[in-house]
Amino acid sequence: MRVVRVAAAQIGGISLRESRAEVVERLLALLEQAAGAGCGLVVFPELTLTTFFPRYFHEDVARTDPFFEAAMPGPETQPLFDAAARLGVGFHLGYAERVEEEGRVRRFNTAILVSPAGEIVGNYRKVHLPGHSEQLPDAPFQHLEKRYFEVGDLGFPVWRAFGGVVGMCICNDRRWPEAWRVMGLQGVELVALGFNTPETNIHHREPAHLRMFHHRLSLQAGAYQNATWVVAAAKSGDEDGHRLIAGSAIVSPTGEIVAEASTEGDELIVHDCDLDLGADLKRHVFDFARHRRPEAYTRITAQTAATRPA
Ligand code: CDT
Repeated sequence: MRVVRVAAAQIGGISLRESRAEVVERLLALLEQAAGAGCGLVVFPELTLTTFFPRYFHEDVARTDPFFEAAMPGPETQPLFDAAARLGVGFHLGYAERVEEEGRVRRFNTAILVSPAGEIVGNYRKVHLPGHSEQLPDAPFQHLEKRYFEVGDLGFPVWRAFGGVVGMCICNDRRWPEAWRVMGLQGVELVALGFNTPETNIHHREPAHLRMFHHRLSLQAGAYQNATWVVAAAKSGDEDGHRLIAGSAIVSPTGEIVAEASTEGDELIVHDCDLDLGADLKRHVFDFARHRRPEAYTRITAQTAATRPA
């Protein structure tokens, strides 16, 4: 058995008025709580440090700069890294990343994996950006990830960390089996992911209960089909009158939900994850070497849109 005690740290809504320092205080409280419970890893949500700002339209993208981190750690996030090292607890954190690369400003929806020594061991930039890039005047709110972020350029790497093989993805990525499989093909044993899922779908009518159903379905399928643990943390509840689903969850390699948040606010859920639990599945039903047939899957990387027969 290779057991790592893991927490998903759900964060209740963050209002536009809340400062970084106030948010970091909330995160530190959960990190302390997790350390007290003996956890080795804490998973925080997507875009943890601010409200879900892609719901607000700005003609000039630079107006969103206050929501971005220009450095990680920066002056306001350094206390998280200091606490991790002091407590011996690693963490996964989603945030808006603003970097100068290739001689220009680039913006990504990013997550990092930080070791119990307080050092960054992995970076991931969200690949599947949902929403739209232009203002939708009739929508109840916006979802402008395609306007404010570039598509992540790092693929879906995994890292040797926490005694196993750890991967990351972010929110909408969980709906795409390709993301899971790319990590599965690197032997992933635990996937950390954060999400901000609005309760209302602005694109077409969808009953509220389906939002939670599709969230769980995606986590459970991704976990089982790749024999991996999944630790998913929500930013949830009310944000300035806009609602996000909760449902932070830990899913075992069998696809079963073993822990789930019961509130919409700041809440820690904890589970002892045995990283060997997926080994039988990886040796038999999902022995990729014996059973996968990539020659039959060429369409997966050859095309995006579906093409129907004539
Ligand atoms: N943040 C994020 O990626 N949210 C999306 C909303 C998409 S609406 C189907 C999500 O997949 O939850």
